[in-house]
Amino acid sequence: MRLKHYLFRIITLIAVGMTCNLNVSATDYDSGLVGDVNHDGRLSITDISMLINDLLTDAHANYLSDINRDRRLSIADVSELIDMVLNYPDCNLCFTIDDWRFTMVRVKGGTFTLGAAQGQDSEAYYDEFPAHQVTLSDYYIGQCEVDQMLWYHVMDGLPLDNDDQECPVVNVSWEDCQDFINTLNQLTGLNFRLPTEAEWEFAARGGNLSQHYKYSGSNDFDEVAWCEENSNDWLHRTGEKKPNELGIYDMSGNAWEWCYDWWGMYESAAVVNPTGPESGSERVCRGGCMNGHARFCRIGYRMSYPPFTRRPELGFRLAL
Ligand SMILES: [Ca+2]
Ligand SMILES: [Ca+2]
Ligand SMILES: [Ca+2]
Repeated sequence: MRLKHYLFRIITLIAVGMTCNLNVSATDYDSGLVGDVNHDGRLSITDISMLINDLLTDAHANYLSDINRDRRLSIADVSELIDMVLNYPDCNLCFTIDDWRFTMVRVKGGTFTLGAAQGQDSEAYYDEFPAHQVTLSDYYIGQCEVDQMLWYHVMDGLPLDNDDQECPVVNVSWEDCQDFINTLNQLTGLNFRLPTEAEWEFAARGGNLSQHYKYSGSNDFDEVAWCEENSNDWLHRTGEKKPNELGIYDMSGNAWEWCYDWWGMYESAAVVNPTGPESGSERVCRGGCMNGHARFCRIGYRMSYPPFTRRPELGFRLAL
């Protein structure tokens, strides 16, 4: 019934063709979840109601309300927000930081075999054994690697040797990533973090939609991954290659990606939401990179570095 009520309001709005221009200066930009008009960290019917009210009264509106990013508040924003709310929590979440957007992809939890299992077993290295069963709860993971623009807007500057703003940020240590994440969490009030190694691999495999590819989204590295064989050793802008089964880009290739876990050998017991060994000397990295061989882009391949390491091909992606 409530939905009917909102639809009636929308039809009314269409009838009057109501649109407000958003005169938002650079300093008025908000940071947070797009569509979260009431700033409570989630999308709900209340946000739709407030958005309609803003539109009807020409009241305060901000960039979180401008769902389709055309700098106007209109019926199109209301319609898109209703779509998002009706699909919530199965939809992706779109965030804005100073008008720069990034998307977190919903990964429905499930049980899978991690390591030297289907699609990975024929070329697996010693540290991908034993394959073992992992069960994960629902989570979100970055649709793309964190790019330089996002780093710039959160941290008010870039690390050295980052010069193409839509390329993944690199030369960031695991510890630098924690600083970035802490700042991002202060801006948004949410709990972003690095993905665990198991979350990274489940997402790279395509989650519950997995086609058991060798690389993330294909058996042909050239379709999905920037690596030594096709990149001229350059980083590329995020999201240029084909996405995987979940719509996630560059999990194979482009920049290596820090994961949360300390590196350690796998154990054979089934585990639930594993977070890796309790201590160690190196943190896990996954996915291969633009100046490494395609074989390092295989989903199961594991790499690690001490957490203070900065390298020109090593970046990260967010989890939530
Ligand atoms: Ca809300
Ligand atoms: Ca709009
Ligand atoms: Ca990558």
